[in-house]
Amino acid sequence: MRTDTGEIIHLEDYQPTDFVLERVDLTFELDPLETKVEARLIFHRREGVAADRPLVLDGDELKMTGLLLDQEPIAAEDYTETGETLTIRGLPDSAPFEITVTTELSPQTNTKLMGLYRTNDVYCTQCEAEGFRRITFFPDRPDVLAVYTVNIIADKATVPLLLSNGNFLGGAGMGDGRHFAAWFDPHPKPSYLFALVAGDLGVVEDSFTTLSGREVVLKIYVEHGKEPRAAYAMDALKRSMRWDEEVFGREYDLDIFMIVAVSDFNMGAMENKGLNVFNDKYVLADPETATDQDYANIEAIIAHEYFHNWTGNRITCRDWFQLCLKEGLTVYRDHQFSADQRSRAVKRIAEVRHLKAEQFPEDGGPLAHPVRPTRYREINNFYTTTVYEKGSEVTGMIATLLGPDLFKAGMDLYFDRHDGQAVTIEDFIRCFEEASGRDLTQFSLWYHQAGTPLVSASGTYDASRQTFTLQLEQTVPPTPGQSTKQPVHIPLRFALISEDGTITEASSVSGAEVTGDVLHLVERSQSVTFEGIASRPVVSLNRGFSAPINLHFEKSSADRAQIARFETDLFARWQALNDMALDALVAATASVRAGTPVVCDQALIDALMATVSDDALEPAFRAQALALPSESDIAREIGRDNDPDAIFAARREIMTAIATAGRETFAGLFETMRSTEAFSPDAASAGRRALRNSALAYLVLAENAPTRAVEAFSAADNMTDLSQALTILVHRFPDTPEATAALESFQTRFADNALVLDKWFTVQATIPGAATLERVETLMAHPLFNGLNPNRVRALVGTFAFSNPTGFNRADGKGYRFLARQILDIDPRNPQLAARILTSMRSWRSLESGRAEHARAALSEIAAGAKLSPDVSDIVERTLK
Ligand code: 0A1
Ligand code: ZN
Repeated sequence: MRTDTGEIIHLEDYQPTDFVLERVDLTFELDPLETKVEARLIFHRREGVAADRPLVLDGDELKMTGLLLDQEPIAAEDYTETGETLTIRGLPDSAPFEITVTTELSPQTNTKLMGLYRTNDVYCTQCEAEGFRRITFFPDRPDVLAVYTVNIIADKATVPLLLSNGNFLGGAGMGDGRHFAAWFDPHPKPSYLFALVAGDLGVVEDSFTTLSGREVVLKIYVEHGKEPRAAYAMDALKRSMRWDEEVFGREYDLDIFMIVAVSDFNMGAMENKGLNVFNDKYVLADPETATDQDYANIEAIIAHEYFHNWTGNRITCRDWFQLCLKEGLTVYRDHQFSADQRSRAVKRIAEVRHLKAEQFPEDGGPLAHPVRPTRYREINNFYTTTVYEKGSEVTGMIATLLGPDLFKAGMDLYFDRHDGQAVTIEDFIRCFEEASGRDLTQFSLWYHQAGTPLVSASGTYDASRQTFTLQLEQTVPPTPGQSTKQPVHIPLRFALISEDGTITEASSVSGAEVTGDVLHLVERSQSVTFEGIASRPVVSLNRGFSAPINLHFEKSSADRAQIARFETDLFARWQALNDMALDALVAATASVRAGTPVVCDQALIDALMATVSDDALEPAFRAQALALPSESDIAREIGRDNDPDAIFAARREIMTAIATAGRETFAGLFETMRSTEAFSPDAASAGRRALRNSALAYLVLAENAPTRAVEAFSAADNMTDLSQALTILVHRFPDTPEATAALESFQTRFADNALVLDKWFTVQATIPGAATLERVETLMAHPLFNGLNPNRVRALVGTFAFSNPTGFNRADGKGYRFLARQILDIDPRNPQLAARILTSMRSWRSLESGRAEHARAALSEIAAGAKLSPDVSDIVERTLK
């Protein structure tokens, strides 16, 4: 075990290493239980470092079997080894020297999936953030960049494929049944980007010619027999490569680019130089087994990892506090890519839904931290939606503030100036300041202050003066470790919509800088006056979600409907509908709790029906309009004393009211959106399926019978329709013979496809209601469930905790106690997975007191667990604080 459970790392303590690493030569002799690793590391002492300073290398659960200095054994008194560190004294003052460390590893029993491990008999590595130290003693930090040569030796018959980073140097048989391969990566890289994959895999090959005419070999490795399911990933890869050349001017830089899909992986994927390793969920797809969402995820993640080659690999992070430097920027880039490949507005709506569902609760709860944190105990716990998604939003705001041309100039400067370096957020920001001449000091607070800013807005129209005044206030709420906050620079895109629906331009504006449709809110309180406004306007504020804020702007339903009808920014139209729906849902929840009848705002129904019936709007957008705020969205809006059962009941009633009022329309859409052509995963076809399936969900509610869902399930010829029909049927009519039969047929049909069975586990784990806990417990004993595989655990336990508000938050607290048992069970074998699932408890304080008490008790039970990992103890302690 790593022993650093209590140690907090502080940004302000950053120091460069005493020794400079020049070269790394690694030799692996692979064996499931006794892999031998020889690491030859060439160092020299950094100029100015005192001659008596020792070399300190990082390790984690390592067994060292040899140690040499310039090929000579090192005397026992000259080094100290603890398993976590190796300290070597008496090293040369200025001349380069070579340290040779040999270690012995057991990949087969490495269940943490960090370092070198085995997945389905394939050897595979995961080194970000601190996995390389589980392979050998090493200066395992991102600012140590070196050139690597890697030799891999293994049994030829069982391990025919030997891969590592960079370009292939050569390989041959060794005459003893073994063979070797050598790889050389000419690009200096930090250890977290190292990768090795070895085993028996199938491959899909293609090639790509870069803008400058270089030919790059592309290979995607998957389990034998799954090659046809990698075609879409390959297509997405080629589109990503072209897009990065065209939009960011970035070309690929090796002779070969490889992707390997593995079935045991803690995260989505990993950007190792030239050898990306993917969770197979984000590679494999065909119409029979993948939903439209799966296709979209594959496209986005393939792009994300590929884009890291420039934002992350060529330019990397100085230390892990700078994680958003590569992650926020790369998410921004993959969002832009997906927006260009699909519908920009629909993509933006999905991003904002995700941000509000995942990042806002994090930012508003006990785990809140700045995009660029200044302290951590366990870095694995900082791969968060704040670092990724809020980090991307902050990058997007820089683009909004500067405009496209200056943003591009800043990016070009960043690539030019910092290529080959390990840098900080300050370096990044400086490039935009220099390119634009704009002072971004206040803007930088977005990186340093946690918490979602709240902007309160109100407007007054003066007919006699023809002026409109917008009063804006901003506050950033206190968060752990940050009790007071400064006002931030908030770029608010806006439009003033006049009575006839046109967008009004003011003759002049005072009280704020306005550039184009961007209003710059920089003070705590600002009064902005628009002159020359002929009639009372309706303000559409934060168009396109230009800033990741909570906005309180009281408006009548009629005003919201005006925006929903006339805005030219499609995102803002959706936002207006969603706000109307949220108002209605919050009011309905209050009615349920008060025991008074729920009444649904007719203006909401009218606005929704007008939108969904408007054939000029793309179907994917109309489907987004029909998807009401989730139960968690409603809970977040209410903020405190939440009763998940009341929220569920209220939402069901509002949906039923909409379903009943729109029954004819939904029946019509269910027919007209039917596809007559062969399946295609493109965005337009996916949009039609999305609209048809939401129509189905409402129809089933209106009809209050399972028949239509059963028919849709039988008729489905693709996984999107099949899984939607199954979900509607099972969630609405659980335990009916129809639901049971459908679940059974699904299981039989896909029994040999673990990724599809994950959907089967998830559908059941998310059935609303208290009874689901018993179902989940039964499913954990199912022969097809495997508690060692992270995808299975997330599909069943993870979705139950994260996505089943009524089931998980049972009033008797049994859901929380179940989670506590699971966390304590998973933690010893896979701490990262346990810690991540535990973050599902982050909003416990906003529950009503009975549930909150049960939640606290369950958290305390975890905290009291013997030998908790640093990952879990960090999360549980912060959650309880
Ligand atoms: N850098 C990867 C995410 C990642 C982080 C940690 C991991 O360790 C298990 C794996 C992957 C990305 O952003 O895609
Ligand atoms: Zn990433």
